[in-house]
Amino acid sequence: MTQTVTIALSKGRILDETLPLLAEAGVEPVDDIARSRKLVFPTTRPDVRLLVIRATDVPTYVQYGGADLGVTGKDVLMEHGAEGLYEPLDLKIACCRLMTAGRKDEQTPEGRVRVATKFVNLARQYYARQGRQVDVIKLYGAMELAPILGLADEIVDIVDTGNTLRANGLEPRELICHISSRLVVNRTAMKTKHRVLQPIIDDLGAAVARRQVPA
Ligand code: PRT
Ligand code: MG
Repeated sequence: MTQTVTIALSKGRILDETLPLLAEAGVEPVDDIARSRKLVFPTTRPDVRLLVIRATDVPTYVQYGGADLGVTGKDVLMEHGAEGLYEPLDLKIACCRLMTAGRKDEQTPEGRVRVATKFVNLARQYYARQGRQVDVIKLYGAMELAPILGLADEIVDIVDTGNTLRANGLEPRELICHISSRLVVNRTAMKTKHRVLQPIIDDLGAAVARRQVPA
């Protein structure tokens, strides 16, 4: 009996870097994902289909078995928690850093810090590890505005080039961790669909390894 495999992909910037890796693993969408409004895509393999959803929803779909495999940022995975998920592979794409940031040329205040972020769990954990008291304010985007408008002393956000911080009068402060995108697998599917999942995981791993070899 053929077992079907559902792979949940993050739309946005991770998608562009995921599709070439999947292609090397023999999985290519039949339609042009970027131009389509569909959410489920058949592939060149009749037993494999792709979902294209928000990065933050990927761990949830995979955890509850809506998808067998998923690709999303380590930031999203850490914020969500690892329950029900295996994380067998660092895809080494969409690399960036999770950092604290604040208004340029200003010190972090002594005592209680007000922190705006969409990563509320990670922010609480990080400031607790530093032994600092924190009030966390949840935002869903444009975190950079919060220190400028006096909503917060610091933000916890993703930084790549640092241009977004600079353009908004902010500067990076502390590195919380390095981030890249990861392959996650539903724990139950890893057992029940092992025969079909393991070759896909191995092929993706080989595709990642080939990229690490300098040309
Ligand atoms: O739309 P949604 O709210 O879901 O998320 P999004 O638009 O912030 O991100 P999306 O879907 O495009 O990609 C999300 C994932 O990409 C993150 O979870 C990270 O794992 C990864 N990633 C890699 C990044 C970046 N690089 C990145 N630079 N995610 C976001 N950014 C944003 C950052 O939030 C900030 O606004 O880019 C800005 C910083 O970039 P620099 O180059 O100006 O420093
Ligand atoms: Mg986006």
